[in-house]
Amino acid sequence: MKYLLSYAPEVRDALEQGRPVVALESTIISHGMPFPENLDMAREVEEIVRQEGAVPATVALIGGRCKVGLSDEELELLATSPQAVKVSLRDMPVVLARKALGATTVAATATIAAAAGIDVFVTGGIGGVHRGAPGQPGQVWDVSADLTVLGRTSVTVVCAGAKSVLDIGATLEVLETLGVTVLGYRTDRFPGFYTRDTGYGVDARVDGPEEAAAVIRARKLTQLPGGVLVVNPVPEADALDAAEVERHIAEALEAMAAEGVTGKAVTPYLLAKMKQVTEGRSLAANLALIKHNARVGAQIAAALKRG
Ligand code: PSU
Ligand code: MN
Repeated sequence: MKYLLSYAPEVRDALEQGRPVVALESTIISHGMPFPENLDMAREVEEIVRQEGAVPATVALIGGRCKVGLSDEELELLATSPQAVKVSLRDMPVVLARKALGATTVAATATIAAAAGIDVFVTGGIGGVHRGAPGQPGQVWDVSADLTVLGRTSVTVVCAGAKSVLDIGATLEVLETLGVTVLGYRTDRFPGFYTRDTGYGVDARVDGPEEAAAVIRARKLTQLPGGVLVVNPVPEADALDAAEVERHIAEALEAMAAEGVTGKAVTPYLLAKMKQVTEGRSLAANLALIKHNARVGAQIAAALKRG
């Protein structure tokens, strides 16, 4: 992996000098939100990371390289190009070999961030176990590689939980099986992206960046493979009502089944459909939570460097 990395000069300097760096994913730009909100979001998130004293490193595959830190032109390209491929782990070799434009998921971004020596990675919500796992009606087996990567990569991922379109109970069970440390950030509840509480709890709660950093340092000392998942709920003012979200999800899942959407298209489809059925409120929540995560992630990255 190391041979494939291309650093933005600012990111390289920060890493060499031991200053805090925060990795950011690009699938959320290319496939998670419509234009122009996606481009505004990508720029604002980078700005928030800077305000907190860290250097942003948005990750993407460009010209056969894993780019760690993008120029404004590259952000714009990802936000506008219909050619951008959603890149999970299995897609990396193909997109690299073809020198195509690749927007990296949590799985791919976390893997590249760790190879680059970046400790903290901020996203909106992680992928997980989709509803309808074996034993349930529908019998699909759609488990995001995001979980696999969290189980083997030494990185801290800051997110607003897992999207409530997923099977949250099953997602938490897989995280436990993989040995991922899940920390509630100023909460005892596992958040569901659009909502602050999925009905499931977290094993441990931290109430600030220093406390999170202490756990992350301890995890590193154990030399266990795998990472820490910091779950930071969507701000109260932007959260959607849980019962309403549940109704909208049912509607979105039904439409998805009718249209026969499967595989890697599922998450982008559901995000777009949720925007439609909530009349844009899911997008507003998504924007609010990613910015909040960027602030918290940058603060944790800074606290780690102070330690
Ligand atoms: N969260 C968002 N927007 C997104 C995603 C998550 O707010 O676009 C993306 C992430 O890149 C995540 C991916 O890794 O969805 C999960 O896709 P899948 O379920 O196909 O693994
Ligand atoms: Mn999937």
